[in-house]
Amino acid sequence: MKALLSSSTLSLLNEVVKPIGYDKEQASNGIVHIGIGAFHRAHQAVFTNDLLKLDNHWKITAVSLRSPKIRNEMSPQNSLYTVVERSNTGDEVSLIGAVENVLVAPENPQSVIDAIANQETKVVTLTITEKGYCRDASGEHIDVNSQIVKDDLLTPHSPKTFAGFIVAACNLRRKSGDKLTIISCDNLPSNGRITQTIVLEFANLLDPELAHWIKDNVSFCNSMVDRIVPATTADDIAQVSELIGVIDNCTVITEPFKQWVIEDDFIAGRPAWETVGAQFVEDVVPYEKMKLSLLNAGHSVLGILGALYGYSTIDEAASNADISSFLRIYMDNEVTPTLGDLEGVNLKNYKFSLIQRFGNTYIKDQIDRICSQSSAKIPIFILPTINTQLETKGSIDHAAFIIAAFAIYSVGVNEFGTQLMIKDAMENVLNEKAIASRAHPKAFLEIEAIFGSLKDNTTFVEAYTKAYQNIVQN
Ligand code: CS2
Repeated sequence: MKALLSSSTLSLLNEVVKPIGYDKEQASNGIVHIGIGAFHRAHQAVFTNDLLKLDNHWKITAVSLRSPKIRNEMSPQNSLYTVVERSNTGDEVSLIGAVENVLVAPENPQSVIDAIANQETKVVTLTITEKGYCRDASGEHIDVNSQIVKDDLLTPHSPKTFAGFIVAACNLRRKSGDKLTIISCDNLPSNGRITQTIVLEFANLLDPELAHWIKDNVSFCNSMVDRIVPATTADDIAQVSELIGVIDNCTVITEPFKQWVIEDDFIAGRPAWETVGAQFVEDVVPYEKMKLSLLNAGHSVLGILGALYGYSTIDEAASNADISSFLRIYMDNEVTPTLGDLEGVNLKNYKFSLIQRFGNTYIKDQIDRICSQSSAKIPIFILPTINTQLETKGSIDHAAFIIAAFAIYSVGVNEFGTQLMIKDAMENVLNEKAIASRAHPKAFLEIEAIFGSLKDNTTFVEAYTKAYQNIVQN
């Protein structure tokens, strides 16, 4: 039986593992990260791990807003874990020590407030998913009618939402006068602006003066993050443990590629992440738009069509000639015209690299992961393309086909009779409308929370209905 990875079993690690490269004990904390999942561990924590070798003031206090699972796995390992970059050139394994500890918010909300309020914290990063922002139907404002927001307004000292924690901590920071920067790392357009709006609106409902202080003393940065990180499976853990010589229950498998573009607006000083490959720019919005409408939308296309074809991983879907040529045409003819000029980016190369990344057969990214929460993803990844194309009278045939495929997918079973795993906050309404669409395809477009007023656009409805019928007839 192998030993568990921890600070006392480092000598048992095989040579294949790149060491952390700094003295973790000597390093101090400078960042609080809210939402510690696999993505954070393979992305921001890796950039920060590389930075800690040069500047040891930026260890991360991680927060789980809900489940204790990751803390329970990380804590016995002294928060050490490996990241495995997997490609045709083999596995590159690095030990990551950037995370100091994991706090579980529901167990001890005050510990989270204190960590954010701590003077040494200069930056808070967020990966709380598209749903975690507590937005209303407009997508731009706080949903004051949601129970969790109402609860936080009633008990601001033991919050549950990210905004509740930030505002409670800012209340303490206001006394000490310590400024703070918050970076959203979720797949939302203008994610920093949205975060700022939600936090200020929440603060304003509690204490307008505090909202005022936050406005002047907390900066919110847009950021575009990119790295494909599948969910770690039990097989991955067994395989990695074999490779590294000790058991690592927190290992994360990922692709070699990683990108982080951050708006340079840090009111309290910042980590020099540019020294380890991040880009600081004045305006992140064009990068976000490109990534959301090409990479993330590309993922949704491969996921939804792949599920209908009976595949279970993204690389399988990408290797299907019909699906991949469909995706290329969608990217070239329908997305590219909506992107305008992206200074410094070669779009042709970007699209080419996406096709390569999607096809990486060493990364078994689960179609179930990609299709989960599609009701929150489609409005961000696909609808902006449709709306712009409709405005400019560009082609929308492929986009309409994707929505039709999503309607058929949402029935929950593919043509081979295989059950599809629909993991979605709107699962019931998706399923109900998907079934109604068999008789009247347009029924699916009636889900206003996803499609807005698209059902009233005759050009779109025509293309969608045609695509729907094409799919069911073939
Ligand atoms: C995926 C993303 O969740 C999804 O649908 O498209 O998780 C994607 O893998 C990352 O954004 C890649 O940077």
